[in-house]
Amino acid sequence: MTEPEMSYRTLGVEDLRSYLADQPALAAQLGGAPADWRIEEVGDGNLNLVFILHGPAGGLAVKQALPYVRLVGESWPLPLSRASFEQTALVRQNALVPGLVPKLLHFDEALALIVMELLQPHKIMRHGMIAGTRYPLFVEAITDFMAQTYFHTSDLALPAAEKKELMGVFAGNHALCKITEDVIFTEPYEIAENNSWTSPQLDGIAAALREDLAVKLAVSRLKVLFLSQAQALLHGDLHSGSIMLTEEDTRVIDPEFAFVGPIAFDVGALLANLLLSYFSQDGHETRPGDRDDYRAWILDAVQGCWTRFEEKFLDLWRSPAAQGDAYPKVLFADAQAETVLEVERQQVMAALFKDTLGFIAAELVRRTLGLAHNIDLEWIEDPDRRAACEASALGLARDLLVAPEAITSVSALTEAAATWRLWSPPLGASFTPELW
Ligand code: ADP
Ligand code: SR1
Ligand code: MG
Repeated sequence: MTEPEMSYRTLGVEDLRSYLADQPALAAQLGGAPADWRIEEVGDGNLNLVFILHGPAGGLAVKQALPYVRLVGESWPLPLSRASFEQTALVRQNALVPGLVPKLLHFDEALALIVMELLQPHKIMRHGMIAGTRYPLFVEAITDFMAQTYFHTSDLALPAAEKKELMGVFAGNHALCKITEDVIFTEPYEIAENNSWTSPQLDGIAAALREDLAVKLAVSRLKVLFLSQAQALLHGDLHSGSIMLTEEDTRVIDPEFAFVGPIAFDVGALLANLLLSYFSQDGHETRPGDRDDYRAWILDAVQGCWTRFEEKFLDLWRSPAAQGDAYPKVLFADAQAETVLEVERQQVMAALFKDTLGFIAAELVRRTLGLAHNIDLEWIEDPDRRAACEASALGLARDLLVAPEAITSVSALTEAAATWRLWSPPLGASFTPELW
């Protein structure tokens, strides 16, 4: 047993109170006496404990890793080291995009415990979107987060030695990567214990995807990218449950899946979760059409997320910040070379977009047929209504996996989503893929 495992214990509310009472700076932030602090465990994520603390002077958020997957239980052990990767990622992100992530206040490696800024009155974005809330500053904030963190941790910005050190720092987070490798790229396409779907409505579609070799080949190619393409430091789990925001302020939380991987994986996860919210809105309408405007807002956000990310990433690449070992300056010094390099930049972004389409699809499938579904859909009580939303998401996913070349722009993506939303099987027929 290693040293951190020996002194680890899962904290309850009272243990946490005494622990923080012994940390003068944190205790001062809460103010008053420890007995005055209000402490509540609010963790609604899949893996960890999260405590919210309020004292007379202020608040704190405390996250502790459990030695197993909370969602499943002790039968699925998981290393505590993920807390260390989360805090290392938070340090890096705080340096690159201060104000877009929570401030880190304290880390205890032995307890796998992170103390951070309490985000309030921020809400988890998924909850806000289920309620139909618009976030006017979200697109600018999230595209700053993505462009800045990916660019500055890529070979475009870093010398090779620094980039390789970064890869080394996060290489140990392989247990979390393995979760993704299994639950996103493998299990939804086989019979697996972790899978579930709205049954019997989606039985036919789930079975058809398990038999579809074109789909399985496409998703396996995406898995190879995930396994091998060390482009930049990713968040690793960038969905609408990892974003806390108000109408004015956006923060990205929970980077415990961070590793150096393909940028398109993060971008795809984000866009897929916006699209899942889009498809789910039919299940949250109280009258047909009363979410039409909100649906339009979501599709605008999807467009904005890609377009602004691409613009910002390209601007950084064209800027003096591009000091990395990729595309050496010495080889592209004159005006003609700059023209060639600009064509290359556009091609790199086009390739990134194509990979993003694939990763969108993989996330759509996993959140409807695999492990860890989204409350956006799970909270639709009527299974027929829920299945209709999910079947549309799966129809789009299949198109993106087998014919991504048909979607050449983000407008084409949102148009395809709008078309799939309106798809429904003929009256009385079940959701079979032959009807797609
Ligand atoms: P997990 O890693 O288990 O998914 P998260 O990091 O997503 O856990 O946190 C779980 C929940 O805790 C979030 O959905 C949010 O409600 C709350 N939370 C997490 N961090 C903060 C914070 N800094 N301030 C306020 N609430 C937080
Ligand atoms: C076993 S963990 C399931 C999911 O929870 C996390 O939020 C990630 O999305 C992971 O895939
Ligand atoms: Mg998490």
